[in-house]
Amino acid sequence: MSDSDNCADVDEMKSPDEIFEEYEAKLNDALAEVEEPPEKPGDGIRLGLGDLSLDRRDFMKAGAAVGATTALAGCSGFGGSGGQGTTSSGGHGSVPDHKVAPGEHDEYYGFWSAGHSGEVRVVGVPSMRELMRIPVFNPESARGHGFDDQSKRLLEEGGGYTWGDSHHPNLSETDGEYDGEYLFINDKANGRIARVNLKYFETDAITDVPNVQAIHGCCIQSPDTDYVFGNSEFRTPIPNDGRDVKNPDEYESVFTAMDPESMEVQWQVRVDGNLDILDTDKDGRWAISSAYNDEEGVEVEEMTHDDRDYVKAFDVPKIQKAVDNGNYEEVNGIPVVDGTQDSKLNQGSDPIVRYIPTPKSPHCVEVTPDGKYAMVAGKLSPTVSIIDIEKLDTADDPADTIVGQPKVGLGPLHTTYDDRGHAYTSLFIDSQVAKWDIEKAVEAEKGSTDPVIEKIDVHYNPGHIQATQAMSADPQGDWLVVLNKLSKDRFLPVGPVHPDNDQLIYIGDDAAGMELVADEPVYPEPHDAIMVEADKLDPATVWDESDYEGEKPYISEDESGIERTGEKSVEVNVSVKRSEYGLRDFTVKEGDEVKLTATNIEGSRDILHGLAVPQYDVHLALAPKDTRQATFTADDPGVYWFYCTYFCSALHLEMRSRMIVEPRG
Ligand code: RUQ
Ligand code: CUA
Repeated sequence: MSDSDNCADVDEMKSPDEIFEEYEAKLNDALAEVEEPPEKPGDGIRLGLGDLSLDRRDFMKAGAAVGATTALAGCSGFGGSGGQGTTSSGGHGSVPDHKVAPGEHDEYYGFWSAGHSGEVRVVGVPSMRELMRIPVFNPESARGHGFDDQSKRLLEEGGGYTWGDSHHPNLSETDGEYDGEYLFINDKANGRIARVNLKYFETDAITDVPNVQAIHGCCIQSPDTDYVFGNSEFRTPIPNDGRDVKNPDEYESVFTAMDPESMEVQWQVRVDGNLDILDTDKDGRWAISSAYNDEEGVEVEEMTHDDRDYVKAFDVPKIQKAVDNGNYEEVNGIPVVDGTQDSKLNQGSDPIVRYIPTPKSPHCVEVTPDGKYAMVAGKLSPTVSIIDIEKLDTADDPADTIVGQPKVGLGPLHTTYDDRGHAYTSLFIDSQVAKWDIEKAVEAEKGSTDPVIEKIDVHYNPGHIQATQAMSADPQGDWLVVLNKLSKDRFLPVGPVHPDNDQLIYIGDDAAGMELVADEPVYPEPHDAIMVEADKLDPATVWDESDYEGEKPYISEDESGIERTGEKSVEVNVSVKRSEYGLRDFTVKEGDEVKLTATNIEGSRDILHGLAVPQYDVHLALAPKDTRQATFTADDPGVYWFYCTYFCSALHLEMRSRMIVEPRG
């Protein structure tokens, strides 16, 4: 494809630093033209770029500013076919009510990552009401995560860290559609991947992945969840045992494949450059990863020096074959295949990893629902590169796999899809969402703005963007959520730590355009979300005892009691029901190891109890028919009230019993 006259060529000759300097200079010029500060914060739209902030309404009033904005967004202005303004104005009647009436249910489950809060949040869409939180990498007292033996062990065996940084939630698929079984999510901070069981909305596995630092990209393999993949972002020596510490050239990052059932690492591939985000095709062949810093620098200036970085396309069956044939090195018990550019497995026409040159520091990879294309966008380039997935196999020159490169705006980060051939890309620097036509972008010249249909302002600086079921083969094309990193003036101030702002946009009416319908303040800091039709999930309303058989007992009222199991150990079994523990009190001796087992014997939905033994840092949160256990050493003689933490009945306050710790005489 020839780039004859367009601005992509011009940009490609500039360094990222130059581009940034130019953007800032233009913005400064525009700011100088605006005399009045915005009168009333909150009703305007702000541009954000570093410390600069400007009400877009005023900004657009200034003629020079309009010129500057246009220049910022592209050579030929914002408008693509039909798009003139930048903001959809409110008020067309075609938008369904996103509010869900009292007692009614949402149409979709949304699963939000929570960044350095470490959890997963369950959000109803379109109401945007937070329905539940699922603690994953974080100890969390309300659900007792980390305060009973089982979840403590999970966190301990999952690395023993007390926090995580969850970014990319993924739902398991069968035949390319969400099957409602599992959710997988990465921990960028500690290089882990966890699994949430969607029958119980509970974390049931955490794997601390060897040979990695910072697992960032994380996805399942479509269409049947044969693997869960993770990308390590930070390059280190492998193994990272003190060798080559001062020799960054020897650092590498790895691509990891895990088994979704056992949650064990199957193999890894080491590559050049930093790996970033990840998605797969829909046929179980390619896993495609964005990457930055192919310069392999360790300082920021070195990392952004070159015009190009390399997207990596992992040929999964070929890698599997290399592993089967013993073409690997074992590092910390894991088969590690050499996928660097110089590897003998990457020579010739049949490489295990394809290195595809793309403009400057691409961040996202999102595959279209039909599996035809992978969109890759570079923070430092205003374009989205369209990779034709079929060509990954056939193109002699990897550069030929890029079949389109529309210019969408400044700071493109992530792309999502509807069911009508449109892509929606978040523009971090422009604080906008660009809607564009995928096939038009393939036909258009590279760098063209023609495929852009419409842009809408968002508030402010969006990262991820997700439409309903867009990561599956069955997108819905009605609601779009934009996860804005900054909220600035959108909410009542709550001190210097601001919430993020997740915005809901209706995209179901192409003629009327995108319509912003809701702001939702969120606690730090969701990175990504995924939405699934509610009827695809079938959560339990009470525990099914057979699901924990073998792991822990079920304690009936009759089985409540205390048994001495050794000179310094006792087992205490307690049934739990409204207002009553199966034991009014129990007595142990100073220094005894107490193994406490409690079962909520109520079969009724939503009747939860807690069993808190505060002095021993124990909190068992007991859903109906669930059993939890805690083991602790009662080393201080005295009387200890244990009590129920969930308000369960008229006699909830009276729902307490005594643990008596007798001095050992
Ligand atoms: S990141 S804002 Cu998904 Cu962790 Cu892109
Ligand atoms: Cu049981 Cu409160």
